[in-house]
Amino acid sequence: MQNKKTVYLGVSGDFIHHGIINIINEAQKYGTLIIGCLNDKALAEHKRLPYLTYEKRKKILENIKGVDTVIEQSDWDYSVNIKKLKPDYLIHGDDWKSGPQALVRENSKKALEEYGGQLIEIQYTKDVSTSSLSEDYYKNRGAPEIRKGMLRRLIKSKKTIRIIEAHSPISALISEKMHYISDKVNRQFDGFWSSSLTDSTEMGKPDIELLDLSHRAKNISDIFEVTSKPMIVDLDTGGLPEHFIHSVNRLDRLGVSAVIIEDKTGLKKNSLFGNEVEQTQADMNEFANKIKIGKNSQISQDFMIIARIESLILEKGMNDALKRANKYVKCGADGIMIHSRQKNPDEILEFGKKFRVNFPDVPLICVPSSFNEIYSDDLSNAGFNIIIYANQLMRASYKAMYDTAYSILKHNRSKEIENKLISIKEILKLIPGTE
Ligand code: SPV
Ligand code: MG
Repeated sequence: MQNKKTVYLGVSGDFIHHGIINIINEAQKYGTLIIGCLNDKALAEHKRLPYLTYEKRKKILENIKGVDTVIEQSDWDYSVNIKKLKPDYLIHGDDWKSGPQALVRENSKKALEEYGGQLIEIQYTKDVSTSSLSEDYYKNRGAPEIRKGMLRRLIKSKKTIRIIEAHSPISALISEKMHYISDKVNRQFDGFWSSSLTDSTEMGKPDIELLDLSHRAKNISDIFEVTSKPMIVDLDTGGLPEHFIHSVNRLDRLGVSAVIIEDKTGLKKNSLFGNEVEQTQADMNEFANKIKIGKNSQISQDFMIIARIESLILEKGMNDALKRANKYVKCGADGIMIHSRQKNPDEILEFGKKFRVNFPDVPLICVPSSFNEIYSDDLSNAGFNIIIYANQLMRASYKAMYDTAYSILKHNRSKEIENKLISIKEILKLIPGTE
């Protein structure tokens, strides 16, 4: 007689290892096995984005011996699917009793109790986990196509994405691995910003479109050698349309996910100067045409060209900013970045609100460098999809180097500054491959 009881198991399916096979083998003993494959949306707020897309992961799971059905799990919380399916059993490793998954466990138990389902917890296979495997895997994988597509996948699956400036491979490595984990949240950066300001500063040069593309691309390529997260590149004005085509091609081939170009013309200066220096905003139609030309020349479908509006920076007013946003989106821009140098976020929030009336789904980006009091959740609730922390790591490293150099001269030895420095032992451990 066939066993008609049903067992539910939720997995991401990104890395199949003996721990997953162990739990599948155990689950089969209780009945028909339904796997809930967690989609990008279910995972992205809590873990790094899976390497493989949902469709690929589902296909792999469907072909594992002992798996009867694979369905989509769109929530981190299992209880949503449990209430829908009412399986006789939910099976899970016992590692979720504490930490950020403890709440999911509680909700799942409550959902099971409602109709008399049972929770089976099996001993977690200790020598392996998807997260540890994926860290190892990602160390060596940054295939351009996969990395590039991650930004669109993240935009689709996460309410708001956190991007941080990386001016060097070491700054990118630190950010790639950084986590903040509490009982409630697991925060990490989703990708990198190649900033014209910090790339220029790193070279001791002004931020006036002085570094050529070869220099910027070499730096990006060096960062890509040691990381796996997606990259958005600040391409200043994009240059002449005829040159912009080549820049788009080059960065697209490298595996960059998006470029942002700003609607300025002539000698570009850093936006945070505003009208304190001479800067000219580009003609709206000419800039829109540059976007159109760029979109027509990209190689891959995933690559994004985002238009950055400088109307608020140059005090041209909210209506001008909105008019331009409308025009740029109509000409093919994949997203809008609105910039501001005010300490107060009011104008950014007003723009977000008004922009969303006409464009509920177009990605909206901001750079909260001067209005830094606002929490990312508030920007997120105001409709911003991408938040870029554009220069903090460069500013931090400059200050640390400055203080260290000063202290060595002042004290005529290095002992006084030693406790502010990373130890030599730690720095040796930091770089993969160092023995
Ligand atoms: C950059 O990081 O280079 C930017 C953002 O363009 S800002 O410096 O604020 O203009
Ligand atoms: Mg810049």
